[in-house]
Amino acid sequence: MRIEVISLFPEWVEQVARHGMPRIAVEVGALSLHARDLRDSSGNRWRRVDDRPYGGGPGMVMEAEPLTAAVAAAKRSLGGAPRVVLMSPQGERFDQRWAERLAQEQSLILLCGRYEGLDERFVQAEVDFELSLGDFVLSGGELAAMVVIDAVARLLPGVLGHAQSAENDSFSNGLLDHPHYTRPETWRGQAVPEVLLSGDHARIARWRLKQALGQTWLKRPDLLEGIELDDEARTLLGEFISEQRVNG
Ligand code: 9D3
Repeated sequence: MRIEVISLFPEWVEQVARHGMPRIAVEVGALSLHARDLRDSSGNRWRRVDDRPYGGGPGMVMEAEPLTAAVAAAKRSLGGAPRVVLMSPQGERFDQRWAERLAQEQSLILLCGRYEGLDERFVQAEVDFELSLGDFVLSGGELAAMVVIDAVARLLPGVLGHAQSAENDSFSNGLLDHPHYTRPETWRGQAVPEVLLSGDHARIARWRLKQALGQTWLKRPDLLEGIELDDEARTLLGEFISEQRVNG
């Protein structure tokens, strides 16, 4: 996948590919990332890309013309018909389904807003989707774009060591993860759950599913609304809940 990011802080955005999965994605050739400086498309000698809001009020608004020129340059560089995604507090909430959907694209243009926002006429004319990370205030879209790049990069073919670990992900099955343990076998007097030492892989898989269901029920009951549980899962969750009452 090829991604072009349009930003006032392109050097910052490119850092996302210096570590972790996005770096591996670049190294295996699954991802190419280029961040372009919106000021290069300002069209004026002062590299100004914003102006005062019509109607008054505080702050500045990003002008339509530099944004349009930067998107056009990114499209020329990418070829094809890339989707244009605006990172914005007004966007749809970005989640794993969005990551999976974006990972199918050949190429993407991510736009990072700053100041009070972008001229709405540009948004209407050029933006395909607006995505938000959630209900909190960032100072701009750059970190949000980096989050999207990280979440998408690890889904690209050839990036994860085993394709299996992507399927085991929390959220890809709609559940939270089960708890994890490593050595030592006893820490502060607490032993690792016996089943994990049993070598009985079917029993371990059942225990993990039961814990995943139970943790989701405890911490994120909203996630359970969205999924169909089969007979085994319903039984395991029922067991978890009755054990909770006894232990709690
Ligand atoms: C102080 C300005 N705010 C007035 C109520 C509006 C506002 C404008 C621009 C708030 C934040 C921003 C910059 N944020 C983003 O560009 C952004 C964002 C976010 O703030 N939260 C969650 N997801 C995202 S994606 C892009």
